[in-house]
Amino acid sequence: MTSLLVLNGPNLNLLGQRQPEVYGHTTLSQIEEQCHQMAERLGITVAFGQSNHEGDLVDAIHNARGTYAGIVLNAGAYTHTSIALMDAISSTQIPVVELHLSNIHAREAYRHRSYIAPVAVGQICGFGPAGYSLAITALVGHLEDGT
Ligand code: CA2
Repeated sequence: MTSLLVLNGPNLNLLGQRQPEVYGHTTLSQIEEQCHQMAERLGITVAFGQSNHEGDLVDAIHNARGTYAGIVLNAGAYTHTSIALMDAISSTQIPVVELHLSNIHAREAYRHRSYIAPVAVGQICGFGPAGYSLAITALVGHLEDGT
């Protein structure tokens, strides 16, 4: 059975608890539950993780190889800074869908650059928590027929 990793970066553990006016009221645990529901509908499994530490995220990407068919990655602010995450993705060659709750292109200029985008299959942003289900569906479609 296909298994995907949904990986979240720094501060996303605070979702629903701080700044709801920016990131909404849904908690990361609720998003995790939504991911499991979508996975069940698609006949796959997902593992869900979060870390505030760049090296831990690099390790998680390295370790995903051979265990997960692909990764949905919300790298948080590391999206805009981390050549290490970009290198981890390109060196493992694991398919990654880049995900953001907010529309990073409609926000501050420093959020417009993504180091993940050049090594990702595609990017989904601006749809809030629903983006996770969209990203899982898109990644499964990509794995099935390369779309
Ligand atoms: O929109 C997204 O998903 C982001 O990846 C969220 C990151 C931000 O740096 C990216 O530019 C876009 C920030 C996540 C911070 O999450 C918080 C949640 C609650 C309270 C404070 C921060």
